[in-house]
Formats: sequence, C-alpha cells, structure tokens
Amino acid sequence: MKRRSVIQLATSSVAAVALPRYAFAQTAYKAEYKMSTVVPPAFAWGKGGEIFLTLVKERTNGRINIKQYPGASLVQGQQDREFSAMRQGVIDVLCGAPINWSGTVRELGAFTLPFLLPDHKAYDAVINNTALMTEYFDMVRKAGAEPLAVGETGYRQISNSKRAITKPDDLRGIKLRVVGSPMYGEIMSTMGANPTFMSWADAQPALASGAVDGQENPLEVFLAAKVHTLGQKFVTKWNYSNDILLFAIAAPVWASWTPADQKIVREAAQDAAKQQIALVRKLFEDDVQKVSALGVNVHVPTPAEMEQWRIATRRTYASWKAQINPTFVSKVEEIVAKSRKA
Ligand code: X2X
Repeated sequence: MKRRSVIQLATSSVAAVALPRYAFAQTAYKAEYKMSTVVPPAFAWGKGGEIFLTLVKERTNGRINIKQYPGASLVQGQQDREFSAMRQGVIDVLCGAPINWSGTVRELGAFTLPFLLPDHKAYDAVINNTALMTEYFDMVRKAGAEPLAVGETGYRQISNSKRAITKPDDLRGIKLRVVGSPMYGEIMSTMGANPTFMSWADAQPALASGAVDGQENPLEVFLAAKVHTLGQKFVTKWNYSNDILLFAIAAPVWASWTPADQKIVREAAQDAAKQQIALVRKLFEDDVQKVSALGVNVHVPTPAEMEQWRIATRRTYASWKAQINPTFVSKVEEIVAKSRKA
C-alpha cells in the first residue's frame, strides 16, 4: 500500500510537470506555418526557403510544418509589406532580402549600401563576424522577429533594353525599375536615371511592355526569370549591392515552440543557409558566360570604371549611412577593410 502510493505519487508528479508542457505544445503549435518568399524554389533564394522547411519537417517529425508562399502572395505580391505583415501575424516565417523590409525597419537594409561589400571575401568576413552579427540580430529581435541564419541573395547587376552601360552618365534618361528601397531609387536618380518603385511581380510585365527600360537583380534571378526575353539586351556586372538572405521567425511563433524545437529550427536554418550560399555562388561563377550565351551584351567593368561608379554613389552612400545607423555601418566598413589586407 505504502509502496503503491509512492509510485502513484511519482507518476502523478511527473504528469503534473509534464502534462501542461505537453498540452501547451499540442495546442500552441499551428497546423501550418506560413513562409513568404519573393521568388519560388526555381531561384536560389526560394530554394533556400524550401531546403529550410524540408529540414524542419524532417527533424521535427512533422511537428513544425512550414508552407512556402512564393511570389510574396501572402501580401499580394507587395514584398515591401512582408515585415509588417509578419508583425501582424499574417506571415510566420521570413526567408527574404531585408532590403524589402527597409521601409519598415531602415537599419535592416544596412548591408545593401552601394559597394559596401565589394566581393565575397568581404561578404564572408562580415557575415561570419560574430560580434557584428549579434548586433544585427539584436536589431531584428527588437523589430519583432527571431533571426536564425544568414544566406545570400547575390550581387545585383543592372540590365536594360537601350544601351551598354559603362559609366554613370550612360544611365541618363533610362527608366529603371527598382525594389521599394528609397536608397536604390536615390542611387539611380543621382546618376540621371528615372527610377520607378515596383514589386517583382509588376516588374516583369513592365519590362515586357517597355513601360520601363531596365532593372537590377542578381544574374541568377535574370537567368531563372528569363529576363532576356523581356527585351533586356545589356547587362553591367558592377556588383553594387548584395543583400543577405535572412531566415527569421515571427517572435510570438518562436516563443510558442519548445527550446528543443527552437534548437532544431535554428540548426535547420543554418544548414539551409550554407546550402543556399553555395548555390548562389556556383551560379555567380559562370553567370557572365550563361547570360552572354543568350545573346545579351554583358559588360564587366574595369577597375577604373569601378572607381567611377564608387565616386558617383559616394554622396548617396554617406547620406544613407547616416540615416541607417552610422556606428553599425562603420563597423562593417572596418571588417571589410581588414578583409582587404587578409
Ligand atoms: O524584387 C526584386 O528585385 C528581388 C526579387 O530581387 C527582391 O526581392 C529584392
């Protein structure tokens, strides 16, 4: 009798501790978590999202079921609304370019300043700098999401239907679609182009109809979206901006998961980001050949031409550095400068 009651006590105390947690997990977990990506898995960054959700599903035995909504369809294609929609609970999982969210939280676009990250060596030095990324991740947390990992959206190159662009003045009068980042708009207008803010969904018909003459995107996106079929005959590989690909979870969703699941999800995002970066870089290696093979005139600037672009964007850089977060950007600059010497 005595023995039995001890067992009973032990069992019930285990239940008392375990049950609420179990019950919480079961009731709090949603049947589906909605992930927004601007582009589908046929593109490296959409693929990054797909790899992530697949790993999460496998490693949680389906407890966490993330569904990808490409085309930013959860916000009707308006990619600049992704971050606020995440705050409103419409989006649970972000796998995207913070440049699209910079209208909501300006600081998050810090890495996209013109020519801030001149090459992959600089890029890697920055994203692998623990102190810097901890600071960046804290900005994301403050903004309402739990950051998990960083991939790469790719160096953005300019294309147009009118002429070869080899110097800033060549952009004069070119109607250019840019993403909803006022900074990108200013970069282009300083050089005399006429920038128009447009979602990616609207950009493609606008290019096809000739409503705009050009756009800027990584060549990987150019190839996957067959942008050459939209009248784009000239490309300049000037590597002016390369945004990170941020994997993040809406803060309330993150808080609803057990620490064990949080760990699984974070590691899955880190693994997916590594694979996604490898994918982007592989495509970057021979993008000039691939795009040229389509009959597109691809101009790779000389070092002297690159210097001209840098000079032409210097004022915009300074003004946006001041608006974004000068202390943070200075730290990025220092890390990049060190990477030059290494
Ligand atoms: O809209 C674009 O140009 C894209 C796909 O590159 C972004 O979402 C930033």
